[in-house]
Amino acid sequence: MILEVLVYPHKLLRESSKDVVHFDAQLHALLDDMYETMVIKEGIGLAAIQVAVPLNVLVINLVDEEGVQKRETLYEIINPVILEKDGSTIYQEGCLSVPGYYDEIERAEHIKIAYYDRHGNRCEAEFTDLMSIAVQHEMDHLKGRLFIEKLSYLKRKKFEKEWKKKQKAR
Ligand code: Y12
Ligand code: CO
Repeated sequence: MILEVLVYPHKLLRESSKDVVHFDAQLHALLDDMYETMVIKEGIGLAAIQVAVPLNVLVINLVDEEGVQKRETLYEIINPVILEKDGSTIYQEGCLSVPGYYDEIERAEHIKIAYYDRHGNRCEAEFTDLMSIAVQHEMDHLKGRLFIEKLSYLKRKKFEKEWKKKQKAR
């Protein structure tokens, strides 16, 4: 099922999500719907709060070298915790909840996380490059934070002005 993706400044996007307790059929249905929604909207990452579900759940599916998004490379990450982070990298980020706006954001270059898979198995993984950026972007959503909050004061002001203008024109 395709879900509605909340768009900034929806107030739920500021909410902190809660840990998943039951790794049951309802969670599996949410993960499947999030995947379907992310792919149809041409995203590479989605957090549950973006579809109005305040749970610590995110999905990420990068495209390969040929630009193909293969389901075998899908990450389903539940209740993630950062164990280590280091380095620094800058990348032009975008978000399905802030459609049409992209800007350079600085994040850790390498991260190590602990998380659970859909069956409740504890996993650990290390990420660099785009996957590291995507995980950090999606984990921010779980804390109710959007990438635009990392912009400089002036860039944020410019964004807000342009966003309001765009909303009025719709
Ligand atoms: C690097 C940086 C950020 C992330 C987080 C995941 N972000 C996305 O998946 C954003 C996708 C996106 C897709 C859009 O739709 C199309 O391009 C058709 C879009 O819409 C417009 O720009 C109108 C905006 C964002 C992961 C890795
Ligand atoms: Co986002």
